[in-house]
Amino acid sequence: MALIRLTPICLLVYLCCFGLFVSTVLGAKARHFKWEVEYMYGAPDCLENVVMGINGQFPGPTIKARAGDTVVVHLTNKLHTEGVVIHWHGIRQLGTPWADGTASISQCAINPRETFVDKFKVDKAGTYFYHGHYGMQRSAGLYGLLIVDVEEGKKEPFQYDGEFNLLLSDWWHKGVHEQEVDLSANPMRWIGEPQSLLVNGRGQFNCSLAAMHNSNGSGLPECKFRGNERCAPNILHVMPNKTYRLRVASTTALASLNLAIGNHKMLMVEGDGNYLEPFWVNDFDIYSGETYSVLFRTDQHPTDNYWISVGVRGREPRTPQALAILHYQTTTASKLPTLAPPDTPLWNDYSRKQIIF
Ligand SMILES: [Cu+2]
Repeated sequence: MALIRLTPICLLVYLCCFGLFVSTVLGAKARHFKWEVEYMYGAPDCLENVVMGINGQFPGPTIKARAGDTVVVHLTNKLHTEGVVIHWHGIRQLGTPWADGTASISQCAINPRETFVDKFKVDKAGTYFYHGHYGMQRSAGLYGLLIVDVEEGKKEPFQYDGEFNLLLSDWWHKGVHEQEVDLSANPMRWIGEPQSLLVNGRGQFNCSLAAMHNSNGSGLPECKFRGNERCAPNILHVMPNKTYRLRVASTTALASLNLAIGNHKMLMVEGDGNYLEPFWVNDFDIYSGETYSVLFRTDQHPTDNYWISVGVRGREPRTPQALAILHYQTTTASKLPTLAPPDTPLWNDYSRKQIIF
């Protein structure tokens, strides 16, 4: 009876909708990951220290998926004496609150030697990250990026030729267990400012990559690298006259940050997994838990390199700026930028114009 009542137009609409539904489901994939979380030795800022790693990696591996995909993470706790959970920061967890990874709130912590499967849908394209959500495990280095691209066949509302990810964090030399005792002591013992800022898990303690410019008045000696040390700077290799997308996420425990690229203005296009009405900036603030995407054009001198600076905002900084290098592939890799690193705004200067009209 119902079929008889369907007019040809109804039938067409019905078939189209059904077709769309099937194609959406067919295009989506399940992305499986097998992760082991453990403490390990690392040297995030050139000084050996204990960090939290996933499958021996610090920061944790970057997950790449497409909108509509299901991410399935088989998470094994290889810590000997503490629980673990991972929170998928910015993911809405529609229908899967038990995969949100907030210990004692939406799930129990995963015990040592146990495995738990986090299974959830990434329904919205954007830049996200994940981090430990048990005790101070995020400060200990349990974090990584989660990049969700648009669905197969769909397009972003902007175009670019390549992309880079920068995961920003802060780092203390004091272990997190000692920090926890300090912070919960009565009276509280302040742990102080972080020793280093890290870009993709790399920072340089007690030396400066840009010592020759000494623009920050730090008086730090120049960093000397012999090869591919774990704390060597991040280098973004670009070609001239292209547009790149830079995805930036901050997992800091304390520091609010600002990012600037020498001689390159940036077009802000995404914030926390939402498209923005684009606007130009010289630099931008990023607070803990935030993610942004900016586009920049490599329209500067093709035989030069440029610094990317990350500085502290909102607190009188006792932590030197972090640096990465934008390297035009038309120039020799070893050449450091000739210009000084761009100044990020002073920690307390909120009148400086960041937006370019
Ligand atoms: Cu979070």
